[in-house]
Amino acid sequence: MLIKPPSDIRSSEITDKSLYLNRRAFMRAAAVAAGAAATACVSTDALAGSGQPAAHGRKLENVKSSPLSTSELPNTWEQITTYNNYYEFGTDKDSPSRYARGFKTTPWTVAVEGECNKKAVYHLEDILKGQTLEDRIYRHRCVERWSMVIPWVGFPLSSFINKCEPTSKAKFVEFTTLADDRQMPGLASGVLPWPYVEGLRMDEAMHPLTILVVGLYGEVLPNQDGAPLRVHIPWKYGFKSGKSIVKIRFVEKQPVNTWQRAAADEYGFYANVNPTVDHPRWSQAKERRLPSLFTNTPTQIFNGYGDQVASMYAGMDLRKNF
Ligand SMILES: Nc1nc2c(c(=O)[nH]1)N[C@H]1C(S)=C(S)[C@@H](COP(=O)(O)O)O[C@H]1N2
Ligand SMILES: [Mo]
Repeated sequence: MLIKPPSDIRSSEITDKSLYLNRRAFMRAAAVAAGAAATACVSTDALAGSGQPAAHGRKLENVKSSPLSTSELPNTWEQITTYNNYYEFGTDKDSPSRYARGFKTTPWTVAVEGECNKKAVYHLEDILKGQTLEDRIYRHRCVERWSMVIPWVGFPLSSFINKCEPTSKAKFVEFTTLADDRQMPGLASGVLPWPYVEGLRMDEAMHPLTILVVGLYGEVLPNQDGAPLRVHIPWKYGFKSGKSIVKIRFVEKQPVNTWQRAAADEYGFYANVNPTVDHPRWSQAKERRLPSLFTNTPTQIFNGYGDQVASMYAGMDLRKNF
């Protein structure tokens, strides 16, 4: 990984050839993605309901499947890319698919700041260099009660964090996502305080289930799903999963996430999926598994990942720490 200022060394000089070619394939795919986004949105409509991923020519190379995937059937490409929350591109569920088409995801940098030894601005391509990508089919539950099953492509956040060498003072990780009013029409609405900020406790961030996502159905991540880099924490409500991340900051104090800032009585820091702790305005006991119209699927504690994550919250009052 590049730890010098971006212009200093090209990664092709310091990686072996196969990794380099691998990276090239990704960058080529990403470049095509930028140009093909509009067509991709159109062509996927034709595949609605087929249950098969669309082939957009943006395939990611060398993706291995993960034993941490759920065996449930994933939602379709169409469902995953036309029913989105991404308020920077508008608040209707189909707004992101409409207004994020021309969103520019290359070049992309991520600033690493705060309590760590490797503070720098990293090129995304260097973050990905030599990084094994995995298919991770995860349950995804929004606090609004809809849910999906999504075949992400990503890698453990822990593997990036380790390279940043956090200090002993790093107790939390804060994610800041892009706020560019030239590209994001939703920013003008003032519906949330921008930029969108999220955070995780260090053990949550280091948990093997927590991933940085770069793809969907084996292809480059579509813009409306958070391209080029978003996080996903499958046992938490969807709002924890910040999209289009541009800054990762290691901090001592618990960050104030955007939804908490907007409505602290409705959205907490932890946001663990919990059928027994209601949102003040609605029950969380059931969910609507898209494309169903009915909110009749029982919600599982920690979104069904309790065996793997519950121990992190032992002794905590989950009503207070909602
Ligand atoms: N930057 C940013 N990230 C965001 C959001 C957003 O509005 N802006 N919405 C969040 C919410 S509420 C959810 S449910 C998920 C939705 O992810 P998806 O559209 O890929 O399903 O993204 C999360 N990440
Ligand atoms: Mo959400």
